[in-house]
Amino acid sequence: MRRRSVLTGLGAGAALIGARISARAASPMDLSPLLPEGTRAEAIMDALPGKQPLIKLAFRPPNYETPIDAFAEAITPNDRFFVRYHLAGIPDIADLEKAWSVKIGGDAANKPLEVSLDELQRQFPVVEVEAVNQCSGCRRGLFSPHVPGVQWGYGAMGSAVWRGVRLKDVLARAGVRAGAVEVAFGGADGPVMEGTPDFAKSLPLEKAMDESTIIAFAMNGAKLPHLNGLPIRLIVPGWTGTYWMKHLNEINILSKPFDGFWMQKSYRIPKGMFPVDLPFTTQAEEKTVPITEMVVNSVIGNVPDGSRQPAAGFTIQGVAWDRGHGIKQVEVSTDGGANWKPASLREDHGKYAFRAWRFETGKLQPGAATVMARATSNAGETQAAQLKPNPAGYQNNVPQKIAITLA
Ligand SMILES: Nc1nc2c(c(=O)[nH]1)N[C@H]1C(S)=C(S)[C@@H](COP(=O)(O)O)O[C@H]1N2
Ligand SMILES: [Mo]
Repeated sequence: MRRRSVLTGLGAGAALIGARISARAASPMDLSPLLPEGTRAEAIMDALPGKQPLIKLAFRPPNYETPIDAFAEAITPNDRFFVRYHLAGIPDIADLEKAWSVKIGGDAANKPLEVSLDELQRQFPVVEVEAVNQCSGCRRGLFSPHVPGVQWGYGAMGSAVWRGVRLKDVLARAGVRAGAVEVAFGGADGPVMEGTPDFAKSLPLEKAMDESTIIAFAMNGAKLPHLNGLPIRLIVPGWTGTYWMKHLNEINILSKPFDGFWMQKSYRIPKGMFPVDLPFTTQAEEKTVPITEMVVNSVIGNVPDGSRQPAAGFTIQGVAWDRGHGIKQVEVSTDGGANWKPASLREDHGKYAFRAWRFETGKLQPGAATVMARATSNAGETQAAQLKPNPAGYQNNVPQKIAITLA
């Protein structure tokens, strides 16, 4: 959309060449055995500038996932937070830190205006929300049969405390006309090749006006990392990461459904397959709807697949999350799903955040064992026992099966 003048930062790769010296092969324990062979063979641990080593799945555009051990705690550190881009033209830090502004317009805005970063931070009430950013395709690589797309394992997600201003307060300044149905968003990154559609997304007006939907300028008490949206990004709690526009510089209030490629041709799921509270009716078609709300899910963070654990007993730790009802219960099985026992839920960080949990196994039989976890939300939804196949490989919430040896 509104391109910055310099789009060579990561596109040219210059800043990254030095960083790649630190690359090492990902240990088999970082990679689920369910991933395609090719993905397992090629994935390496690689530190992008300002980041700890993450699992590199693609470099141009950068798609890097968080190693699973980060998910033993409720907050994902900024320097371990995953990175996902559709397009390789990413402005560099210097360019993003120049005077920034976001344009607010569209045919259903009363008075289009431009708000600078400084005005955003000073003229609107500042709020915080702790929320999970999960890519729609998180765990796509574990689909069987495999489906095309970035072969993400468990780590295309993270949870953070986001600080910013409410989108609805900013929209109010532009004046939302009666008849507005959607709000569309653009960021400063863009395609490097002619003909590639620019990345732009829209929300139904009701979600855009939600108290919890914010324009964030800080993450876990620090400014946004370069590759997580510097200087501002959209936070859409409960909804998958695709709507969380990074390097936000354009907002359009619309009287008609937004017709961009990334709404109408991609990020769609079979209608009725997954539960939603707020249907995206203006983008619904006969058979498909946009992916919106996440599904209830959990992950075990501290028990690597293939690891040895003490038969005398050990602690299993992980996180659980859902689409904004909050987590009611997490159960753990150490016998491949035959028996389940409740885990203890740790501190509640809010209904959109990771809910950390822990489970003491007690004494177990030596030998092979399979560890699993399963979360249930306050809406009564539980992780799927079987994968719900869909062409883009979204919403995989089948419980992990972690094979361990007890000794
Ligand atoms: N500007 C911009 N914003 C974007 C994207 C992008 O490609 N460009 N990708 C979206 C997708 S699909 C996801 S999953 C999240 C990933 O956020 P992260 O890179 O901060 O982890 O950003 C979203 N916002
Ligand atoms: Mo995504």
